[in-house]
Amino acid sequence: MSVEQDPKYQTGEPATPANLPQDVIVSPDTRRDQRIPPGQTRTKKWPVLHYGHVPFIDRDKWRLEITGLVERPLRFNWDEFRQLPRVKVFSDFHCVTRWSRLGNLWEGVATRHLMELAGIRPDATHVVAQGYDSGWTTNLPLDEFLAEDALLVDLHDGQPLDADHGGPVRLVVPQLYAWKSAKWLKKIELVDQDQPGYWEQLGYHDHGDPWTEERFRDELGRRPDPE
Ligand SMILES: Nc1nc2c(c(=O)[nH]1)N[C@H]1C(S)=C(S)[C@@H](COP(=O)(O)O)O[C@H]1N2
Ligand SMILES: [Mo]
Repeated sequence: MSVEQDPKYQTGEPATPANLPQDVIVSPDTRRDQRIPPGQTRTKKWPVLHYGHVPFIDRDKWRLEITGLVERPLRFNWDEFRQLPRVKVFSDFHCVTRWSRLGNLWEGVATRHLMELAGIRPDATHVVAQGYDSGWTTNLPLDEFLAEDALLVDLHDGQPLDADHGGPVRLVVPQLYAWKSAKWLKKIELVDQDQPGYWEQLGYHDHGDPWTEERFRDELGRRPDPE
Protein backbone atom coordinates (compact mmCIF):
# COMPACT_ATOMS: atom_id res chain seq x y z
CA MET A 1 0.00 0.00 0.00
CA SER A 2 1.39 3.41 -0.84
CA VAL A 3 1.66 5.94 1.92
CA GLU A 4 -1.08 8.10 0.34
CA GLN A 5 -3.55 5.21 0.50
CA ASP A 6 -2.73 4.33 4.10
CA PRO A 7 -5.66 5.63 6.16
CA LYS A 8 -3.40 5.90 9.21
CA TYR A 9 -0.88 8.13 7.44
CA GLN A 10 -0.85 11.62 8.96
CA THR A 11 -0.41 14.68 6.80
CA GLY A 12 0.85 18.03 8.05
CA GLU A 13 1.51 19.18 11.58
CA PRO A 14 0.48 16.90 14.43
CA ALA A 15 -2.98 17.36 15.89
CA THR A 16 -2.91 19.39 19.10
CA PRO A 17 -5.23 19.13 22.09
CA ALA A 18 -6.49 22.65 21.38
CA ASN A 19 -9.75 22.05 19.52
CA LEU A 20 -10.88 18.73 20.86
CA PRO A 21 -14.46 18.12 21.94
CA GLN A 22 -15.09 18.62 25.66
CA ASP A 23 -15.54 14.94 26.39
CA VAL A 24 -12.05 13.91 25.24
CA ILE A 25 -9.54 13.14 27.99
CA VAL A 26 -6.25 14.80 27.05
CA SER A 27 -3.02 13.05 27.94
CA PRO A 28 -1.00 15.65 29.85
CA ASP A 29 2.16 14.90 27.84
CA THR A 30 0.51 16.22 24.67
CA ARG A 31 0.49 19.69 26.25
CA ARG A 32 4.25 19.84 26.70
CA ASP A 33 6.14 22.49 24.74
CA GLN A 34 8.51 19.78 23.60
CA ARG A 35 6.09 16.98 22.86
CA ILE A 36 8.58 14.43 21.52
CA PRO A 37 10.59 12.67 24.25
CA PRO A 38 14.40 12.65 24.08
CA GLY A 39 15.86 10.28 21.48
CA GLN A 40 12.53 9.93 19.62
CA THR A 41 11.44 11.18 16.19
CA ARG A 42 7.97 11.71 14.84
CA THR A 43 6.57 9.16 12.41
CA LYS A 44 3.53 10.04 10.32
CA LYS A 45 2.78 6.39 9.75
CA TRP A 46 1.59 3.93 12.30
CA PRO A 47 4.22 1.20 12.36
CA VAL A 48 3.23 -2.33 13.39
CA LEU A 49 5.48 -3.91 16.00
CA HIS A 50 5.24 -7.07 17.99
CA TYR A 51 7.02 -10.26 18.79
CA GLY A 52 5.74 -13.29 16.88
CA HIS A 53 2.57 -13.48 14.78
CA VAL A 54 -0.75 -11.70 14.81
CA PRO A 55 -3.07 -14.11 16.60
CA PHE A 56 -6.36 -14.99 14.90
CA ILE A 57 -9.17 -13.96 17.22
CA ASP A 58 -12.78 -14.82 16.50
CA ARG A 59 -14.95 -12.09 18.02
CA ASP A 60 -17.59 -14.62 19.02
CA LYS A 61 -15.02 -16.48 21.05
CA TRP A 62 -13.14 -13.44 22.32
CA ARG A 63 -13.15 -13.08 26.10
CA LEU A 64 -11.49 -10.62 28.44
CA GLU A 65 -10.68 -11.67 31.96
CA ILE A 66 -9.94 -9.48 34.97
CA THR A 67 -8.50 -11.56 37.71
CA GLY A 68 -5.97 -11.82 40.54
CA LEU A 69 -6.24 -9.50 43.54
CA VAL A 70 -9.75 -8.20 42.86
CA GLU A 71 -12.92 -8.50 44.90
CA ARG A 72 -14.98 -9.62 41.91
CA PRO A 73 -13.19 -11.39 39.07
CA LEU A 74 -14.77 -10.35 35.77
CA ARG A 75 -15.15 -11.91 32.37
CA PHE A 76 -16.56 -10.13 29.34
CA ASN A 77 -17.59 -11.34 25.94
CA TRP A 78 -17.61 -8.93 23.01
CA ASP A 79 -21.21 -7.71 23.45
CA GLU A 80 -20.71 -7.19 27.17
CA PHE A 81 -17.50 -5.26 26.59
CA ARG A 82 -19.17 -3.03 23.99
CA GLN A 83 -21.90 -2.13 26.48
CA LEU A 84 -19.52 -0.74 29.09
CA PRO A 85 -19.34 3.05 29.54
CA ARG A 86 -16.87 4.52 27.06
CA VAL A 87 -14.18 7.20 27.05
CA LYS A 88 -12.07 8.96 24.43
CA VAL A 89 -8.41 9.77 24.98
CA PHE A 90 -6.11 11.99 22.94
CA SER A 91 -2.48 10.93 23.34
CA ASP A 92 0.90 10.44 21.77
CA PHE A 93 2.43 6.96 21.41
CA HIS A 94 6.17 6.39 21.90
CA CYS A 95 7.91 3.21 20.83
CA VAL A 96 11.24 2.35 22.42
CA THR A 97 12.63 1.79 18.90
CA ARG A 98 12.54 5.61 18.67
CA TRP A 99 9.42 6.47 16.74
CA SER A 100 6.58 8.52 18.18
CA ARG A 101 3.11 8.73 16.66
CA LEU A 102 1.56 12.00 17.79
CA GLY A 103 -2.09 12.87 18.22
CA ASN A 104 -3.92 9.55 18.44
CA LEU A 105 -7.59 9.44 19.34
CA TRP A 106 -8.28 6.25 21.24
CA GLU A 107 -11.74 5.06 22.24
CA GLY A 108 -12.74 2.30 24.60
CA VAL A 109 -13.16 1.62 28.30
CA ALA A 110 -11.22 3.37 31.07
CA THR A 111 -9.03 1.10 33.17
CA ARG A 112 -10.33 3.02 36.20
CA HIS A 113 -13.88 2.06 35.41
CA LEU A 114 -13.01 -1.61 35.02
CA MET A 115 -11.19 -1.59 38.32
CA GLU A 116 -14.17 0.04 40.02
CA LEU A 117 -16.30 -2.82 38.74
CA ALA A 118 -13.80 -5.43 39.85
CA GLY A 119 -12.80 -3.84 43.18
CA ILE A 120 -9.08 -3.62 43.88
CA ARG A 121 -7.90 -5.62 46.85
CA PRO A 122 -5.60 -3.64 49.18
CA ASP A 123 -2.62 -5.91 48.60
CA ALA A 124 -2.55 -5.33 44.81
CA THR A 125 0.48 -3.32 43.64
CA HIS A 126 1.09 -4.31 40.01
CA VAL A 127 -0.71 -5.37 36.88
CA VAL A 128 0.24 -8.11 34.46
CA ALA A 129 -1.38 -7.65 31.06
CA GLN A 130 -1.49 -10.74 28.88
CA GLY A 131 -2.07 -10.92 25.15
CA TYR A 132 -3.65 -13.64 23.02
CA ASP A 133 -0.21 -14.11 21.45
CA SER A 134 0.85 -17.24 23.30
CA GLY A 135 1.75 -16.16 26.79
CA TRP A 136 3.08 -12.67 25.99
CA THR A 137 2.84 -10.39 29.03
CA THR A 138 3.92 -6.99 30.20
CA ASN A 139 3.99 -5.61 33.74
CA LEU A 140 3.21 -2.19 35.13
CA PRO A 141 2.61 -0.52 38.48
CA LEU A 142 -1.07 -0.42 39.41
CA ASP A 143 -1.11 3.36 39.82
CA GLU A 144 0.11 3.86 36.25
CA PHE A 145 -2.41 1.37 34.95
CA LEU A 146 -5.04 3.53 36.69
CA ALA A 147 -3.92 6.81 35.09
CA GLU A 148 -6.83 8.91 33.89
CA ASP A 149 -5.74 8.46 30.26
CA ALA A 150 -5.18 4.68 30.39
CA LEU A 151 -7.81 2.61 28.61
CA LEU A 152 -8.76 -0.57 26.82
CA VAL A 153 -9.06 0.43 23.19
CA ASP A 154 -11.26 -0.90 20.42
CA LEU A 155 -11.34 2.21 18.19
CA HIS A 156 -8.42 4.28 16.93
CA ASP A 157 -8.99 7.58 15.11
CA GLY A 158 -12.62 6.55 14.76
CA GLN A 159 -11.99 3.16 13.15
CA PRO A 160 -12.12 -0.33 14.64
CA LEU A 161 -8.68 -1.30 15.86
CA ASP A 162 -7.32 -3.71 13.26
CA ALA A 163 -5.68 -7.01 14.10
CA ASP A 164 -2.16 -5.74 13.34
CA HIS A 165 -2.51 -3.06 15.99
CA GLY A 166 -3.99 -5.36 18.61
CA GLY A 167 -7.70 -5.68 17.80
CA PRO A 168 -10.26 -6.55 18.97
CA VAL A 169 -9.01 -4.84 22.17
CA ARG A 170 -5.64 -3.58 23.33
CA LEU A 171 -4.39 -1.73 26.36
CA VAL A 172 -3.06 1.82 25.94
CA VAL A 173 -1.03 3.49 28.69
CA PRO A 174 0.17 6.73 27.12
CA GLN A 175 2.75 7.78 29.71
CA LEU A 176 4.88 4.65 29.23
CA TYR A 177 6.70 3.29 26.18
CA ALA A 178 4.38 1.51 23.78
CA TRP A 179 5.49 -2.01 24.66
CA LYS A 180 3.49 -1.63 27.90
CA SER A 181 0.35 -1.18 25.76
CA ALA A 182 -0.48 -4.87 25.36
CA LYS A 183 -2.13 -5.80 22.08
CA TRP A 184 -4.79 -8.54 21.69
CA LEU A 185 -5.61 -8.19 25.35
CA LYS A 186 -6.79 -11.40 26.97
CA LYS A 187 -6.24 -11.01 30.67
CA ILE A 188 -5.57 -8.35 33.26
CA GLU A 189 -4.22 -9.78 36.47
CA LEU A 190 -3.64 -7.79 39.65
CA VAL A 191 -0.69 -9.05 41.67
CA ASP A 192 1.16 -8.10 44.85
CA GLN A 193 4.66 -8.00 43.42
CA ASP A 194 6.40 -6.88 40.27
CA GLN A 195 6.48 -9.66 37.66
CA PRO A 196 8.63 -8.71 34.67
CA GLY A 197 6.93 -9.62 31.39
CA TYR A 198 8.15 -10.81 28.03
CA TRP A 199 10.34 -7.89 26.95
CA GLU A 200 11.21 -6.93 30.49
CA GLN A 201 12.79 -10.35 31.07
CA LEU A 202 14.76 -9.95 27.85
CA GLY A 203 16.27 -6.67 28.96
CA TYR A 204 13.75 -3.90 28.41
CA HIS A 205 13.43 -1.54 31.33
CA ASP A 206 11.05 -2.67 34.01
CA HIS A 207 9.22 0.66 34.10
CA GLY A 208 9.65 2.33 30.70
CA ASP A 209 9.22 6.10 31.15
CA PRO A 210 9.94 7.70 27.74
CA TRP A 211 10.79 11.10 29.27
CA THR A 212 13.74 9.72 31.20
CA GLU A 213 14.60 7.20 28.47
CA GLU A 214 13.99 4.11 30.55
CA ARG A 215 14.64 1.94 27.49
CA PHE A 216 16.76 -0.94 28.72
CA ARG A 217 17.29 -2.41 32.12
CA ASP A 218 21.01 -2.00 31.90
CA GLU A 219 22.73 -0.19 29.07
CA LEU A 220 25.58 -2.67 29.34
CA GLY A 221 23.31 -5.67 29.61
CA ARG A 222 21.65 -7.69 26.95
CA ARG A 223 19.38 -5.82 24.59
CA PRO A 224 16.37 -7.45 23.01
CA ASP A 225 16.46 -7.84 19.25
CA PRO A 226 15.31 -4.58 17.75
CA GLU A 227 11.64 -4.80 16.90
N1 LIG B 1 0.42 -8.76 22.95
C1 LIG B 1 1.45 -8.00 22.54
N2 LIG B 1 1.37 -6.66 22.72
C2 LIG B 1 2.38 -5.87 22.32
C3 LIG B 1 3.55 -6.40 21.71
C4 LIG B 1 3.61 -7.82 21.54
O1 LIG B 1 4.59 -8.39 21.03
N3 LIG B 1 2.55 -8.57 21.96
N4 LIG B 1 4.55 -5.55 21.32
C5 LIG B 1 4.60 -4.23 21.97
C6 LIG B 1 5.50 -3.33 21.31
S1 LIG B 1 7.17 -3.70 21.44
C7 LIG B 1 5.08 -2.14 20.75
S2 LIG B 1 6.16 -0.96 20.21
C8 LIG B 1 3.63 -1.85 20.55
C9 LIG B 1 3.38 -1.53 19.10
O2 LIG B 1 2.03 -1.27 18.80
P1 LIG B 1 1.61 -1.06 17.31
O3 LIG B 1 2.02 -2.28 16.52
O4 LIG B 1 0.14 -0.88 17.31
O5 LIG B 1 2.33 0.15 16.79
O6 LIG B 1 2.82 -2.95 20.92
C10 LIG B 1 3.23 -3.58 22.13
N5 LIG B 1 2.24 -4.53 22.52
MO1 LIG C 1 8.31 -1.78 20.78
